[in-house]
Amino acid sequence: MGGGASASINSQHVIQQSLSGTTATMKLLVLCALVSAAAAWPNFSMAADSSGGASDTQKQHDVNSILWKVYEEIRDPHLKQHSQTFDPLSGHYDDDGVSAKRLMKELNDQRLLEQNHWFSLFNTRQRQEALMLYDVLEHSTDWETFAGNAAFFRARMNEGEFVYAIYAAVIHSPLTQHVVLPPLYEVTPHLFTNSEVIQEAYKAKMTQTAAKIRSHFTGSKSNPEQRVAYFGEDIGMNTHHVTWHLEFPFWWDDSHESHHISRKGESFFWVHHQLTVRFDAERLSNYLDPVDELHWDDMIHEGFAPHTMYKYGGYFPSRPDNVHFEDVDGVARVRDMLILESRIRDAIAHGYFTGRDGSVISIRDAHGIDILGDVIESSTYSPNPEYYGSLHNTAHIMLGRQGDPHGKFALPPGVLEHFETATRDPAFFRLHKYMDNIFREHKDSLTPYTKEELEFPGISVDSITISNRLETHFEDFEYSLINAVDDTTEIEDVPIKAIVSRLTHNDFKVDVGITNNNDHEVMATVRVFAWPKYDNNHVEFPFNEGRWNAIELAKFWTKLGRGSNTITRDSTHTGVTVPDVPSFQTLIDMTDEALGSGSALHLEDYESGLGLPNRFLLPKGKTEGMDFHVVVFVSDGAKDAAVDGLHESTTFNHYGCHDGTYPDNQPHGYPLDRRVDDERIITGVSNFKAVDVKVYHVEEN
Ligand SMILES: [Cu+2]
Repeated sequence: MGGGASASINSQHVIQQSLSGTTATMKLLVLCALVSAAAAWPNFSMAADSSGGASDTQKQHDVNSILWKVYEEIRDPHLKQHSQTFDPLSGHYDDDGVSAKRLMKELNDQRLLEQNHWFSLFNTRQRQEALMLYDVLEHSTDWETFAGNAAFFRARMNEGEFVYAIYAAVIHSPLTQHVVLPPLYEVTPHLFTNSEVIQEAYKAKMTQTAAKIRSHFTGSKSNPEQRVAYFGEDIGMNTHHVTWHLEFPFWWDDSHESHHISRKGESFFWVHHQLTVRFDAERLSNYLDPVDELHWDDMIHEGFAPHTMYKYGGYFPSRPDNVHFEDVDGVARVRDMLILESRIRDAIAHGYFTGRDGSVISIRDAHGIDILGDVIESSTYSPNPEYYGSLHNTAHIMLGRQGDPHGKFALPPGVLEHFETATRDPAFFRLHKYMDNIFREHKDSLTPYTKEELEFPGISVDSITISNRLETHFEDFEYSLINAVDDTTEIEDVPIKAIVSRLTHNDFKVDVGITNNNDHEVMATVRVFAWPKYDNNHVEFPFNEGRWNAIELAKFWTKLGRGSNTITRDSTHTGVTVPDVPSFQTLIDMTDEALGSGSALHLEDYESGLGLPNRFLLPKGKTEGMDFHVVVFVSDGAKDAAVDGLHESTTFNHYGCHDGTYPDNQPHGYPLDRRVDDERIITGVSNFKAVDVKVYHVEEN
C-alpha cells in the first residue's frame, strides 16, 4: 500500500466526512457553528438531537455540580442520588454499552486507581483508566446517561482521572456543545499555585477566616529565570496549554471517534512554536538571551524548585542546577532518546518517513509538517511509533523524573508530567526549543515561496496604523481556592482567594489600508505577525531569523470592495486569543439564575478556552519601549478558506473547528513558515507591508 499512513488517514477523513451527518458532530467553536453547519456539513441540521433530553442550562448546571468540590461527596441532590443508584449498564449508548461494561468490570475487579492519589496523563495505566471513563461519557447518547455516569464514577474513581475524563468529554461530546467548562485553576487549584498559598488556604479554612492570599512567582531574584516566571506560571497561559492538549489529544483514535482531526500534528508544532517564540520575546523584554535548546548529552543547566504540591501525593520534585541527564528506569535510556532523534532527523534529511509496512511517506511538501508533528509528539496518527518513538512525550517524562530517576525516593511525577504545570519549569522551554529546531530543520528543507506564489494580483497594502501606544502592565487577578481545601457540608464556606499578578495590555485597534485594483470584490485573508527587531545585544535580526520568531497576532477573512478599503481590527478580536472564562462561582450563579427564572443562559463567548487570554496578546516589552517589526500579509481568501462564511465571523479561532476541519488551507505561519533566502521576494510583493512599532511596559508603582 504505497502512500502508507498519510493516504489511509486521508481516506478515513473522507469516510468520516460522509458519516458526519448521522453520527452527529462535535461541539463547535462559535465560528464553525456559524459556518460549517450551513455549508461544509450539509447534513448537520439532520444530525441526531444533541439536546439528549435536557436543556443547555440544565447541562451547565450538572457539569458545574459534577466539578464542584471534586474531592468531596457530590452536593447536588439529584446527582447525589445518581451517584448511589445509577446503573451504568442500564444507560443509553451508541456502542452497545461496550465501554460501560469494560469500565464496570475494571471497577468490580478492583483494578482502578484508588482515590486520594496523584494522577498523571503520562502514566499509561492511569491514562487508560481516565479514557475508559471518557469513552463511557463519549458514547452516552442522552443526558441522563452522561450525567448519571459522571455522578456514579465521581464517587468511585480517582479524582484526577475523573476531572480529566470530564473535561475531555465535555469538550468532545455532541451533548455538551454549549457547556462552558469552569476555569481549571478553580477546579484543581493545586496545579496552578504555590504550596505556600495552598497552606495559607488550609489555615483560612481551618480557622474559618476569609482570606486573600498573594501568590508570588516561584524562586528568588538571584535566579535570572525568575524574571520570566510570570510567563511560565501565568494561569491563563497554563489553561490554554492544557486546553490545546485536550482539544487535540495525542490519544485521539479515529477508530473510536466520529471524526478525524485534520492537521493535528501541524497544530502540535504550531501551538508549541508560538509558546517558544513568545517566551523568547518575553526574555528579550527582560534583557535575557533567547532560550538555548536542551540536549541529551549536555547538562540541564537550569535547576528548578517548583514550590508546588499535589492535593494528594506530596511535593513536586526539585532538580538542582547543571545535572547530567540520567537514564530513567522503566521509561528510557538517554541513548534511546539520541537514537530517536537521529532517526527523525534522518527522515527529514531523506524527505520521507518509513511506515510500519516499509512504505515511503514523503514529507517534502506542505503537508510534511503535519506528519512530522504526529511523529514527534507522538500521537496515534504517527505512521510508525515503533521506529520513531514518542520523542516529545517520552522527553516530558525523562525530564520530569530527573529528580528521582531510579525511583529511589518514591517521588511523585515532576511538573513536566502535567500540562497544567509543565511550563513552570524553565527546562520546558529548552525542551521545546530543541523540538522546534527539529521542526525548523524540516521547514528549511522546503523550497522558499516564489514571487508568483506570494502575489495577490491587484491588491496592495498601503498602511498599517495602530490606534494608540502599545502598553503592557501587570494587574492583580483574584481566583477562588475553595476547591483546594477539604470540606464538610456542616460548615459554611468562607471566601478564600489567591491574588496573582498577571501581564495585560491596553486595548488597541489596528487599521490596515488596502487597495483593491481589481474590477470586482475579492475575499482576502489578512495575516498579522510581529517579531522582536533586535537581539539582546541590540543587533538587528536578519529577516530570515526574525520571520521564524514571528508571533501570530491576528488572522481573519474579509471582503475587499473595489478601490480603497480600511480594515479595522480590535485587539480583543484577532482570532488568536480568548476572553477569560467567568469564575466558577459566577458560572454557578448565572446558571442557577437562568434555571430559576427560565431565562436563556448566554455563555457563547466562553465556549472555547482555546487560545491565549486576550490580555496576553502582546509580549511585555520594555519601559523605554521595545522595537517590534509588524508585518501584514494579505492573501487570496477564496483560495485559503477551507470552509465558507469566514469573512462574516469576528471569532475565527485559529486552532480550528471541532468537527476536525481546519478553516485555513495555508500552513500555520504562512507565508513566514518557509526559509527566506532573499527577503526582497516577500517584501517586494504589494500585498505585504511592514512597520516598526514599540511596546512599552509600564511599571507598577
Ligand atoms: Cu504541550
